[in-house]
Amino acid sequence: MKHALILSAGLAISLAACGQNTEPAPIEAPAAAPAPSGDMAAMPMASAEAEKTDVGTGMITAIDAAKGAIMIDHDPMPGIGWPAMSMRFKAGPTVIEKAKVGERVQFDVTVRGRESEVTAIRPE
Ligand SMILES: [Cu+2]
Repeated sequence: MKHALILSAGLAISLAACGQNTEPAPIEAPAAAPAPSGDMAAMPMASAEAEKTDVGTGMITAIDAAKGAIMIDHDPMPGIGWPAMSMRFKAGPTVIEKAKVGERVQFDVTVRGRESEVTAIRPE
């Protein structure tokens, strides 16, 4: 955790991009500019955000099976512009079952907007 705290001071922007920032997305202007109904193309920041995938390495530091999440202290991932950091990932049952705290793994990650999901892990 010490590692994460030190990093968080200078990497707020990166963390936000990485899904660790808990702040809600910027609030859209309320009634100022009513969007035409049903026009999803007019909402570039909506859930249709581009999906990115990459393969990373790191150490599993915590597992939250109930919430379907794991924490990984991961190495830099230049493919998606992430520096090394400790962060929380969404993870399905298959990943959770194989995960062990303290184990270094190689993992596949899919990033959708602020959400990052580990879709597979294997021994590094
Ligand atoms: Cu990260």
